[in-house]
Amino acid sequence: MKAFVLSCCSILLLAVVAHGEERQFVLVASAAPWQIAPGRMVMAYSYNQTVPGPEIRGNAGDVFRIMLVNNLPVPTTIHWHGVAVPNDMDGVPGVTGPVVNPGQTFTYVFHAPSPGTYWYHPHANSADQISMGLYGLLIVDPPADAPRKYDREVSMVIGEYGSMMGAGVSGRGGMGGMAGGTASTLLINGKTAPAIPDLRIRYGERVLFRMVNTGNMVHPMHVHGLHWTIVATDGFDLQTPYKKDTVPINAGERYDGILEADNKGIWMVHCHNLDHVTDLSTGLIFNLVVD
Ligand SMILES: [Cu+2]
Repeated sequence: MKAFVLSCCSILLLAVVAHGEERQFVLVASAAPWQIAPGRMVMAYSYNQTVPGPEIRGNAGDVFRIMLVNNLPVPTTIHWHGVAVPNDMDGVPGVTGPVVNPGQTFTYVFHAPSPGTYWYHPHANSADQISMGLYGLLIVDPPADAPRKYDREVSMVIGEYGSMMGAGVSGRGGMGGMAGGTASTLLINGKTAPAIPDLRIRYGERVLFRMVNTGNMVHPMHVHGLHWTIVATDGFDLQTPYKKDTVPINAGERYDGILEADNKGIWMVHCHNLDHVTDLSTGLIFNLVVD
């Protein structure tokens, strides 16, 4: 590569563009109280005290330099789900690198992949740690001059709080009013209905939904009165986008769906595993307001 760079200025320019910018992030993993609904505090594991964790975002070719600070009482790692990272950045303890013990840090360095929706989560005791709240989106933007198929975007990150807490963490809800044990609560962007806020969309707007299922069950997400056009799955653009009004999102999967707001009204969005929307007022359900 260096020989090419030295031999031709245009190649040098390409090389600079291809390598993009360096983007630095710090993710502090810690136990933190988290309000999943008014009056419902739980003890979560979080990145930077939010569930989901902060969005990691950049452009294809950028270098992500992400420091994990482990303030948890247990070892952890971060796996970059869907990203073809160098092997020693893959976050699988005992296979691709060491575990990050309490009080330790580790810096992950890798190139941002193709534009699309990715996510990150621990790969150390991941069943417990993900269900406690350790997950977040990693988004790679298309080039600024690429044709835009949507006006704005929203994230819909599904979580199953407590679904897989084992004996190792189930007693950690010891604070007053905190949930403990193995009760599972289904979350969108860290909240359960009725605490999931309405999504307001202007008539005619095209909204890209980035849908990610961080849990272990299938969540067939259904929208009333409108349709998604699925344009990508698992970070891969589809050659032939297709229409769906129910998107079955399997464990670990993600879908990018563009919703065109061509029908005014208040429309429900909900999981069609109907025991995930108890009484149509709790769980995975929220209102989409087109006005
Ligand atoms: Cu569901």
